[in-house]
Amino acid sequence: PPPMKKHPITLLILITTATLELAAEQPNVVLIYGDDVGYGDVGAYGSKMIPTPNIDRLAAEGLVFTDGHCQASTCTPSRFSLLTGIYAFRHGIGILPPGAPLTVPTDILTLPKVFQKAGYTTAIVGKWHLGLGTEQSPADWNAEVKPGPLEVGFDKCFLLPSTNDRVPCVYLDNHTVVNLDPSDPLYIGTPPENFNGSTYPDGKINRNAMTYYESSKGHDNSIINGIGRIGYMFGGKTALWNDEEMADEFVVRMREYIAEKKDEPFFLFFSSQDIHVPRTPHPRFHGTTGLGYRGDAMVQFDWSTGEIMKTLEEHGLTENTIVIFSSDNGPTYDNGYLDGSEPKKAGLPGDADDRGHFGAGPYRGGKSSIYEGGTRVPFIVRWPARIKPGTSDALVSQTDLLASFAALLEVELAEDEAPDSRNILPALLGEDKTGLPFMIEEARGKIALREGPWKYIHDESPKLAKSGRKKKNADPAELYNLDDDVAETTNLLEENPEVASKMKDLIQSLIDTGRTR
Ligand code: NG6
Ligand code: CA
Repeated sequence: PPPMKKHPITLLILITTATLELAAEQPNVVLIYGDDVGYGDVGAYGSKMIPTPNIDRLAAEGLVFTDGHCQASTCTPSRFSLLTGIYAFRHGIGILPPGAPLTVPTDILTLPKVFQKAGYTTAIVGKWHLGLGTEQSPADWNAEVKPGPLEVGFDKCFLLPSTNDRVPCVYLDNHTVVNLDPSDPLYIGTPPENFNGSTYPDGKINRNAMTYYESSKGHDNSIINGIGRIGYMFGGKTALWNDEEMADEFVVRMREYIAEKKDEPFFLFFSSQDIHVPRTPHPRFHGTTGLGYRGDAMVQFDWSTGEIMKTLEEHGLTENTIVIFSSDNGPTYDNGYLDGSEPKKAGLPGDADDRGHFGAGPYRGGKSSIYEGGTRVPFIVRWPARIKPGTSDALVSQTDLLASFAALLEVELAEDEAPDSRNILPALLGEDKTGLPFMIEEARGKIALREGPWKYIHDESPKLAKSGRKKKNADPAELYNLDDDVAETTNLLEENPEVASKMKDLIQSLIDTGRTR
């Protein structure tokens, strides 16, 4: 966008007031993002079996949203929308395989770029899973790995490049693999000819090498640290991460970053691997719940959250830092690893599993699902300087953080920037109790619309809806009234064809116009 023309005197006044009000106008922002953490996995949201005192304290001191959402019920699409303010389906974004290229275009506005424009320094510590390198020039793990976070708005990154169940099992510090020995170069997929570096057992041939715990369902390629992964890895032995120390590693990096940047406004995206599989909580957390490694990993994530709050406190930053706590999609239990987390019988929507835990709270479905359990996640905003503690039923989405922070920081959005991100700042501050008038939810080829009490699940994938083609054997459309039926048990489509048809039209127009804002 062209720079705003300002009268020199106005500019002078702006600069003077900006300096005076710096502390109030440029709060630090820390986004604490869980992986596969469900609505019901946090004490403040009703979890009885997983102690989460640090997150609960955040909740007691902040605003707890009961209807807060990630964009989609899987990781990559949710993160894509969070960072770009664009619905993932518009770019055909799904869960990325190991070695996938960067999905976020380098030439568009992103959430971290909004902060940069407002004079912030920005960083991501933790899981990325938005791809690295390009189609033409895939990531070369033995050279500078780019483009990635640094090319889309982060000044600094310390990354788990993909997911903890995917290769490569190494950290990236800015553009460089940490602790890589050049004499044992790192490759994923297939090694070059005459490769003679380190090799790892192949789970398809050597299941006995799964010494940490057994896995199936695709988690049986390279076995690293006794754990089967998705994808094959060769070389890079000295660079391998330690799964049980991953949370500690990210906390160390978080501490370093905050200590270094405490005197300038910063945006820190703390993107935890917890509680995604393979769940490998540090042994000091073993048995802290009766729910296996899944529950124990959640206790570990609560510990990380507490360390972040402690670090802010140590530097006197708690008052004027906005801390947001949320997750990238709803809960899943087993997901391919025999880690003792799967209940013997999963409950009906809104039921506890046989151990008494409600991973999705009262909601139906979870990870990958189009029902509320897929995207309705913990969503807490704490900002003592501006936000009164309490609970809000306002409908809010992570996709709207971009436009909301742009509004807070007075960064102007051009017409074509972040087209699906809406300014919901009043709701985030607790001043507006309603939030979004309508909201799109996404799940693996499915799309739904929330509007007032209604939820409509479209019978066509957004891709097909766009092309005008019809899918054979598509699931029938569904309509629920969430005011009366939070668990989405009774399809009211036949009784309310006019509601359904209006909502279907709104979805189609959102697809056709390419924008929400
Ligand atoms: C799936 C994996 C699952 C998880 C998911 C991505 C199998 C059978 N399952 O394909 O384990 O990695 O992808 O999770 O391979 S997410 O939170 O990053 O979306
Ligand atoms: Ca996830």
